[in-house]
Amino acid sequence: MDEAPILVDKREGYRVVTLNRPHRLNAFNEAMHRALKAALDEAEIDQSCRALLLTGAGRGFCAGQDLSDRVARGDIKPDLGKSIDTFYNPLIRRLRGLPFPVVAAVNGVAAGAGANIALNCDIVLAARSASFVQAFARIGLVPDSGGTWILPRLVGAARARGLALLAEPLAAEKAESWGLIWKAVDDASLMSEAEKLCEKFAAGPTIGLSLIKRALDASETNTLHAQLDLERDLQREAGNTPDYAEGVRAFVDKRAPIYSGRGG
Ligand code: T3D
Repeated sequence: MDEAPILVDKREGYRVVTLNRPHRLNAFNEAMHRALKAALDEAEIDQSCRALLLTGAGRGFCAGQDLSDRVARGDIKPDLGKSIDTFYNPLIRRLRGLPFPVVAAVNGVAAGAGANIALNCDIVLAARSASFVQAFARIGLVPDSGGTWILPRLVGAARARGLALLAEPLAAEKAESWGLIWKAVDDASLMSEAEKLCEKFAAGPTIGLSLIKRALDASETNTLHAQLDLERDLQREAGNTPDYAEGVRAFVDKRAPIYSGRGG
């Protein structure tokens, strides 16, 4: 019997979601897409879940689409637009819209959609041995899963073009120095560093953190004036949360705050 394509480990305040098709470097087939969607649905519904850690099993993070499902059979051509509409685009929108931070722990190569799925997480940690490959051009495709949108924003136009057109691997340390990811860490400490971040987020003011995600996403298209108005509205919302009241009280009392999170 096949192993589950997605593993979920429930921790105190967060979940570890592992892409689990290591023999294919965790490339996506439909079963893995559906299982990941179910895992994200469950995490979102669970009010005690205040962060998510996404990683890969084995030596890779994710090699994008499973290409063995894309070998042409006679005249029948796969409709890649349909695949993107059904699976990849909803996944990217979902990751960005989750009401808590998502930490990617990139344990090995992240290629094709696998790279862009990682880059659409809120914080990207990568093992020093990991690399990011916009592999699409190697097989005649266009970077998807938000790649053409996020790359120029993270690394600038020249580097985005180089990454997309040359499709060469970018090592984790260079990815950090280019501003593509948050941090490259020693392979042996990747998971403990990612877990530490999730523990911090799980004890954080979750509604406030989700409003920060919303504000930063909106800033990508807003004018300064529109963004100022949005900050006012989101700050009003944040200022009405019990966690804001607790944060201020704790500051004045000179103690650590105890945040109640999503329900609070
Ligand atoms: O189709 C749609 O729905 C549209 C959406 C597309 C989104 C996309 O992601 S398109 C891009 C797809 N991905 C790629 O083009 C990457 C393909 N993989 C690679 O280029 C290389 O495997 C890597 C650079 C990622 C890693 O290279 P390396 O040398 O470390 O490993 P390897 O030997 O190539 O791969 C190890 C095994 O994983 C190997 O299987 P084997 O020979 O041991 O049985 C290899 O075939 C398999 N594998 C790796 N990537 C994929 C894959 N199998 C299926 N699909 C893959 N994407």
